[in-house]
Amino acid sequence: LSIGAQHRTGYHFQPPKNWINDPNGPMYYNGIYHFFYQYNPKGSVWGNIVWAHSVSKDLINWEAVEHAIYPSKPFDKYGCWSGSATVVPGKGPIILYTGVKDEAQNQVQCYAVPEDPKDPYLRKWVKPDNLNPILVPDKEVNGSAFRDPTTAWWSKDGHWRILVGSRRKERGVAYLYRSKDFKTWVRAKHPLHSKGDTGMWECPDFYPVPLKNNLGLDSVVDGKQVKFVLKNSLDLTRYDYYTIGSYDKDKYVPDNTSEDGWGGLRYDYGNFYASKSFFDPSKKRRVIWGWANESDTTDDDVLKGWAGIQAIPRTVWLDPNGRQLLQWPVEELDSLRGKEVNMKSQKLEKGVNVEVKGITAAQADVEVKFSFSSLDKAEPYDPKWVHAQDACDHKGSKEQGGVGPFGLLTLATEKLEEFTPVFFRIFKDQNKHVILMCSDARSSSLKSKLYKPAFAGFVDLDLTTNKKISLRSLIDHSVVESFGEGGKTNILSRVYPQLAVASQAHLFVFNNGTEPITVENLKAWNMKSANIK
Ligand code: DQQ
Repeated sequence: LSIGAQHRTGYHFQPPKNWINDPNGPMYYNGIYHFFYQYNPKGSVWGNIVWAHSVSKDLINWEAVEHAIYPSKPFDKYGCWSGSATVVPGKGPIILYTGVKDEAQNQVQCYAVPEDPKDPYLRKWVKPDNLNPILVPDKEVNGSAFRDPTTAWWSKDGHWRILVGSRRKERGVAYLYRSKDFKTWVRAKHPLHSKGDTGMWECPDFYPVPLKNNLGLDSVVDGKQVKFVLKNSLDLTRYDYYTIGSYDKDKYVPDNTSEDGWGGLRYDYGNFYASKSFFDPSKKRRVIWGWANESDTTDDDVLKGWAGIQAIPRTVWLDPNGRQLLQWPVEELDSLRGKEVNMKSQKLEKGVNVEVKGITAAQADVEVKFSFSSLDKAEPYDPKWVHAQDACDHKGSKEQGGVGPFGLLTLATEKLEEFTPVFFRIFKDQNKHVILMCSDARSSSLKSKLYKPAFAGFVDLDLTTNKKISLRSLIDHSVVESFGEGGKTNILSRVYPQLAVASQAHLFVFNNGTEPITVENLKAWNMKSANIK
């Protein structure tokens, strides 16, 4: 197998060839999940963008159908960019997407509906000429930064509402529009929200989460028992940031525990962008999709003939602490678990690696719980490390610490010429502890010229009484997608090992801190390949 083939994923969504980017219009309709995505039918770099379309009964195994939306009209001649689907009760699905109408990339919002709503796969989509484009920028709106309409939500005042991402100079903006009939849209006087110096807000997403349970909610409901999530994809950093807040009278106000802007919360502290959520009525959950770009070079993508994958769809709900979201791979993923191996009560003294033997380490799912008995040896946190990634850059897995680094060495060669460590490292900062979670690609590949960042996030957890922390990693050839402490902090890395491929890949647990660590319980599964046709 060529290396390009060995880096293809076994269970993360990707088409057989070519470029893919943003997830678009995910929905559940008449027993079927629909997934659309930005796709270049002509090559493995971005361009010629259409909406490719796949259908599924379980969010894991997929069948491709024909492209749903592709340039065919003057208003979308230069590209059919991102957008969302809304299932209108009694009427069926409507897609709103961004049409690019000229070479200057002026953008308008367009409307498409299934040609035959009775076709279970909704194969053909039409763009009624009498309606399109359905929404054009007025003179106060920057027409080349006006895109990615959200799913619409219905309010008791008899209006549908949507957001469209934009910017006003360097201020990121989520414009709010309303409509009585889904056809004529009027811009609200004030944006739903905006923030200075954050640049273009791509792919906004806005939805309620219940305060008291982990169920999902359909679009936006009124009431006091919910919080709202506003997510924006910030073009300047290429990360998805969100805040948690309240929504009333066309205004969204982030909570004071929810930092707005660069220091804010992220769905994922790694490679995960342009995400989009949908409400799944069949399981009463909210699910998010996110795109994980390649981090090799464009030349590599051309050689491979493919670029881009989707992260595993994640169920999302509010952390009982109310300050952040939790995410977890959809439960259907467990159906791909094959042979299982276990490790129990395994003590890891300083500097010890123990191999998890007997699994296909290049395509696996691992859940592990670590414990330790004291925080006394935690190292001091250097206030110069503003972002978690600064701390991980300085204190990776190789430098011995106090409490940690401990965790997994994924996609590792037997002698550790290559490995992607996913680990925790605990620091003392004045009166509190700081828990760092890292997914460090620097040692992932002997190949140079790759982007190999030491991705990292902090874990909001109090370890003083309960000295336990958990980790789940989905390992899939060129993906390590990890969930810290039940989905509080998540990191997806794209890596391209040259030696740790196929049967040459190994998995270890490790501790490189002076405080002994115990693997309380580890379960690892061989993962079958998903059926992605
Ligand atoms: N990708 C789409 C845009 C969106 C961007 C174009 C985000 O609609 O703003 O492919 O990755």
